[in-house]
Amino acid sequence: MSTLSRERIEFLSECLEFAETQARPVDQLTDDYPGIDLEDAYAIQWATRRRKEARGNRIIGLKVGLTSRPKMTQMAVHEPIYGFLADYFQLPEGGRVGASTLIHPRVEGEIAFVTKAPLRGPGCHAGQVLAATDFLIPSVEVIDSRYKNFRFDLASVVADNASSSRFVTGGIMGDPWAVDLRTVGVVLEKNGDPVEVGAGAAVIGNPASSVAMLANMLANREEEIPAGSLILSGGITAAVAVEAGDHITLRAQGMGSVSVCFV
Ligand code: OOG
Ligand code: MG
Repeated sequence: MSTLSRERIEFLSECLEFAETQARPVDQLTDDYPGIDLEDAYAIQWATRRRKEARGNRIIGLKVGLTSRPKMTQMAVHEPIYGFLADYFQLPEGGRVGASTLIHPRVEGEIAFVTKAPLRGPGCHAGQVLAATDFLIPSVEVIDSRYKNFRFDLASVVADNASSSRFVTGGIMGDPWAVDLRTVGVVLEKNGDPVEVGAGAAVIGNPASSVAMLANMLANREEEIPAGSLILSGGITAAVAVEAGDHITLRAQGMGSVSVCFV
């Protein structure tokens, strides 16, 4: 049951979006609103999405987060969540991010799915996801919680659009029927050193199941994953903190590499 009024949802969404655009951290939402539930939290996230769309930003995809044990353990939140990806989150392959435009960025290695057909739950499964996938592509997601010290609980992080900030895709596109999504290996390098390694199965057994779960979560709001969406299926490894001067490369088995640097 929702506990917040429409006005309060809009207000909290504006506060979090201001923290995002100004790169100024705020207190965790539930510190001031302890009663907030998941429904309120998604209502706040959707309010932010609607405001960005009304301003002319295009929503180019979605992300699933907290889908692997390394991520859940790192953040002490044990339930998968989703967020939206706006057009300006996307960086060109090899692109630069001004570290001072973000609060306390971290990077994650992920497999992204690009869809060619809509996916609608409930009952969506990994097979349907593969059939609706145009191609796979390696991605570095840059997350940046708007909360002080990168600390949050489930409702707070959902309201904050799942810490979405930037992402870059690149390397070699993968055929969804040819890549073994469970065994596909990734190496996340920071300044040439491998700092995290993992395999696709870390993401709820199979990253395609994560995309299916997303479709099923969206069904609660009678929403679907549209054709042509880019879906980040979730960090395979723990996230790695970055600062100005860091150069990040993700190598994905059979799919080349993708890089981004922080300046
Ligand atoms: C929440 C976002 C998690 C992922 O891939 O697990 C995420 C966070 O850890 O700040 O993007
Ligand atoms: Mg992520």
